[in-house]
Amino acid sequence: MNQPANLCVRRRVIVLIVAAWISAAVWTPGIASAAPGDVLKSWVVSVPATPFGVGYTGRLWISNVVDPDIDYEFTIDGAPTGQRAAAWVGSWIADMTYLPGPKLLCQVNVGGDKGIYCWNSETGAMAGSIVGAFPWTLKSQRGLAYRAADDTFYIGGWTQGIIYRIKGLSYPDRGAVVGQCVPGDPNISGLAYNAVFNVLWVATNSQNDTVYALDPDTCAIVPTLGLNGTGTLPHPDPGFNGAGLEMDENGNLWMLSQGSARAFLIASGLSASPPSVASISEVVDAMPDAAFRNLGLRRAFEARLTDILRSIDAGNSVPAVQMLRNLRMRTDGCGAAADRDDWIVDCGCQSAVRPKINDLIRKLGG
Ligand SMILES: [Ca+2]
Ligand SMILES: [Ca+2]
Repeated sequence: MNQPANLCVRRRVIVLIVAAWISAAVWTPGIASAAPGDVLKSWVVSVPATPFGVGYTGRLWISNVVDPDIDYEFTIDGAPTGQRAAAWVGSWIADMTYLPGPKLLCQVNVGGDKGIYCWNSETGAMAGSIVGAFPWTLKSQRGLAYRAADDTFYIGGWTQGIIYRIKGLSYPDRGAVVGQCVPGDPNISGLAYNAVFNVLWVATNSQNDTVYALDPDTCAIVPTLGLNGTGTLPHPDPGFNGAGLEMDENGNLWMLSQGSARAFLIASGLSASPPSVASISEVVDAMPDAAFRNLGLRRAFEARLTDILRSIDAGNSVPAVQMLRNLRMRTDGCGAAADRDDWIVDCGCQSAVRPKINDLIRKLGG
């Protein structure tokens, strides 16, 4: 074996060791390999009889339709760690969402003034509310999600079948409607927002209790996401059990079954961190020229990576995924030898870069 190939393999080993260390620190192996819709965690909710609202602060907050004014706190493995009572409850309290800046949990009031109430997740102290005469307070809502970049909420429920985007606590006209749309499935029970990809996850309550990936501006299903690119995730325990929804720090979804009083963490297939071309470029930069069929094709490979980076930065993930798939064909021949159409011809280098490309495709929802 020639010197450059050895060099590449040695670098590859270092890269793989570092990658394995990062993986071990951030992900469990089960989560890393999960398909959209896979159940990553599941436990019986030890207190609420009919769990509904979901909030996530690193701990899980769950409301109970039967104890209409109490939210319960749990570790992510289901150990109870606290509770708080809502003095403002109308009939019962529904879905929640977390405001990371001020560390508030906000929650939908079902019945009464049908407003949104926010409280300090650490002290329980009330921190503000959005109440008044709005299109979305004409009927009780169910689901709530937060868009931190511009302090707006998404709110909607099966009573109206409309998802509203409304102004948050920092606005003098808090509660004013910024936009709205009507999803094809109107049975909205919970909402969670992925800001990195501008995707609104919508839990529903019906025979199927399907979870949808929606464009938050149009309510159109995002067909590249979900199980097998359907834009949907199956509920693990369907049958009018759909309730609240929240996203964890990895982009996966906490959801509930009302009927069996279980909490589920579901693989969404969509990361909550920005996808990185840098991880591919680092591997490619470390490769010797001899790893490529010729120097021109090395430059071509690097130019494609620049195009992909530009596309991602512009928010165009669909063409970025297509370009990544095309680039993968230039480094997928080994086995024992490169394909005729491969630009990277060293087999060690091929297998160093291919997982990075696959990872980025997956992060982009492809
Ligand atoms: Ca929510
Ligand atoms: Ca090939």
